[in-house]
Amino acid sequence: MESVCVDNLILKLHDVDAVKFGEYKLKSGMLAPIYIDLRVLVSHPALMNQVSSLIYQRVQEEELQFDSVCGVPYTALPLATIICSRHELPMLIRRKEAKDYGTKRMVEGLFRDGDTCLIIEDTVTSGSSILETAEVLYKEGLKVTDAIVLMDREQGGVEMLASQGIKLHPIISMFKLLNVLLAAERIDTEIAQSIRKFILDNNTFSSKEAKNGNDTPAAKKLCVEENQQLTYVDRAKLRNIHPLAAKLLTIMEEKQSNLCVSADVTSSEELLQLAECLGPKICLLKTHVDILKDYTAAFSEKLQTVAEKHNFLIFEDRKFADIGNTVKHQYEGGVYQISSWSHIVNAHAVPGPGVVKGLSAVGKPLGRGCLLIAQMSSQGSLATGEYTKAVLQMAEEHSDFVIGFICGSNITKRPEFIHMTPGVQMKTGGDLLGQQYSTPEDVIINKGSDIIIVGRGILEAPDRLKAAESYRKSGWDAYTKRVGQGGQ
Ligand code: S5P
Repeated sequence: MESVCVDNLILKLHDVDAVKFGEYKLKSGMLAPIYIDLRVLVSHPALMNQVSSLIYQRVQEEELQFDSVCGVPYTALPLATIICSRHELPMLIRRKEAKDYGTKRMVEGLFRDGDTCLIIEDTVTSGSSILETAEVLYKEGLKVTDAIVLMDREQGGVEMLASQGIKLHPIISMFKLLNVLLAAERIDTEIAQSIRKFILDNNTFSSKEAKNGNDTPAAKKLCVEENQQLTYVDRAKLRNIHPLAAKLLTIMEEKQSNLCVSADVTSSEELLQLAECLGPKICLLKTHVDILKDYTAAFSEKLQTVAEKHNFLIFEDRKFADIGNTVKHQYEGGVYQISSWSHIVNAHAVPGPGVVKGLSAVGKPLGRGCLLIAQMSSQGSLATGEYTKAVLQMAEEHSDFVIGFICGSNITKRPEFIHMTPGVQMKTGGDLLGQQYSTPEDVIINKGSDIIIVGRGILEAPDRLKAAESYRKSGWDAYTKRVGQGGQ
C-alpha cells in the first residue's frame, strides 16, 4: 500500500518537472545528470497534501517522539505547516537571518529548554542544510534526534547526519526513484546507469572527510580510515547508539578486549568451564546451543551468572532465516527459549525485513539486539556485493534492534553499528569445509572490523587460556594502532 503510494508520487514528481534529467550545474560547480527541484511543489496543492501525508505516515511508523516540528526553510516550511496544522502539532520556524529589530530571535514559536524538535526537509544531498538548522535549534537549548526527508540523493547525507547524532529517515531514495522511473519507461537503462554511477562516485560524506573533491575510491578509503579512528568509548557515547551496543563497546574498553570466543563445544559442562576460564579475557561469548548434547534451562541460567560475574555478553549464533512469524517462535519458545538468556542473536536477511520485525517483536522489549549477516567467511559465500548493500539498508531501517553485522570487513561508515568478523586465526588458511581465516591484525586494521570471533584457534590450542590471552592482545593492539593510540 505504502510502496504503491510512493511509486505513484515519484511519477507525479516527474510529471511536474520536480525531477529532471540532462546536464545541470550544481551549486558546487559540478555537472550532474539529474536535477531535483521540489520548490515547484507549492504550485501543486494535491501533491503538497500527498507529500505531507507520507511524511506524517513515516512519523507514525517510526513512532518518533518530539515536542515540536521545524521545516528547513524554505521548501520544507509549507510542508511542516500542513502537517502541524492537520495533526495539531506545535511548530517552530527557524529564521534564516535574525531580524535587526525587536527580539532578534532565530527561532519563532514556544518551546522549553531540552525540548526535542523533529526536522523536516524536502531533499538531502550532504545533509548540511539539516545540520545548519539543527545547530540553530541547539543554540536555543533544543534537542534534535531525528529528521525526515522526502528525497534522499544517497550521496552521504544519512552517514554525515548519523555522525552528528541525527537519524535521517528518507521517504524516497535516489535508487528507488530511478527504479520506478525505469519501470515506467520514463528513462532508459543507460540514463539510470549513468546516474547510479554519478551518485556512487560523488558521495559528499567520503569526499568531504577525505578533503578531496572527487576521487572517490581513495576518498572513501581515507574516510573509512578517519572514521575508524573513533574509539570504542567515543562510539558508546553517540547520541543515537542502541543501549546494548553502547554496553558492549563499554565492556570492550573496560576489559581491553575485542575478542569474542566461539564456544563451539558439545557438552554444557565444558561450555560453562570455558566461560568461567576465558570470561576475564572476552567481551562476548558466542554459543551454538543446538550442538549441546545436554542442554537444560539450568545451564542457561548458570551461563548468565558467569556472564555477569566476568562482565561479558552472550551471543547465540542461531542465524535465524525464516518468515517473521516462525522466527518469533524460534527465538522465544521451544526447548532453548533463546530470548530469555542471549543478549544478542543473528539473522540472515534472505527472508526480507519480516525476519527482523519478527525477532524485534520478541527481543526489543527485552532490550536485546540483533546482528545481520552481511558477509560470510566461507568460500563461495553468496553474501556479497548488492546483497551486502541490501543487508546494510535493512539494518539502517531497523536500527532500534539491529546493532551491527557479521561481516568480513567494515561495510558502513555509521559508527553506531558494530562489525564482528568470524574466520580468525593467527595464521591465514582454512579448513577442509570451506572456512577461511584472516589474522586479527588484518581484520581490525585493514578490514576495519571491530570484534574478532575466534573458535578453533582457541579451542584446539593446548592451553586455551593462554591462546585466548594472545588473541585478546593481538586484537587489542591492532585496535589501538588503528585509533592511533598504540605504539607509545
Ligand atoms: O560467516 C561466518 C559466520 C559465522 S557466525 N563464518 C563463521 O565461521 N561463523 C561462525 O564462527 C561459525 O558458525 C563458528 O561458530 C565460528 C568460527 O569458528 P572457527 O572454529 O572456524 O574459528
